[in-house]
Amino acid sequence: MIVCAATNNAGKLRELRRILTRCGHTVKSLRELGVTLDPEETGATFAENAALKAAAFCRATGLPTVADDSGLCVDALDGAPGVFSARYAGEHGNDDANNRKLLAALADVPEGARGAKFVSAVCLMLPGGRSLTVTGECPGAVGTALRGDNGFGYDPIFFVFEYGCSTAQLTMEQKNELSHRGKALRAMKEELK
Ligand code: ITT
Repeated sequence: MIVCAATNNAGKLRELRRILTRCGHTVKSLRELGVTLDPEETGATFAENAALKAAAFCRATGLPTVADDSGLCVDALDGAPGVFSARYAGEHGNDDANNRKLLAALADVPEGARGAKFVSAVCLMLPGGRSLTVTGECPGAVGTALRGDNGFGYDPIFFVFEYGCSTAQLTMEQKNELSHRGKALRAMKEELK
């Protein structure tokens, strides 16, 4: 099926495109569709925000639409930044500022207490109004410095136990295998069967 990948985040788009294409779908980005929209993310949960975004872009494009709402939940911060991950340091989408703020917030937190998880909610919205939302989680820990150049967002400071390195040090294939987004999209594939 032809699906709109409803994200303004270039890193997310690369991952969504790779996974959905592998599943046999034709992915259209917002740029390819000529759609410029920035719906307000007013939901209290990842799932609510994913549904909000999917509905807005589905209406705008008339295509089956996939939206992801995701973020990093840090144990020592009671789950913050959570749904506020993109604007943790103030300016929406300033990855470098977000990473530095998080490292500073955890400066006094010892290695064993730096647990965190990435969470992704993915919503598929169909033009008739039917929708399906699934979630995926990726457990790990926040490091003490930036490592690696791949990925985006919090990847340089998020360490996964499977590889003993940051998700910015993984290839996209490796990251998609274990990531919150990869898990959510695999759950969606199962649900759609
Ligand atoms: P769209 O809403 O347009 O999709 P966005 O970047 O605003 O783009 P979110 O509101 O879902 O998306 O914010 C997600 C935040 O969590 C953002 O700061 C990302 O950098 C971060 N994030 C999500 N998934 C990530 C991943 O796989 N690796 C690193 N950081 C991630």
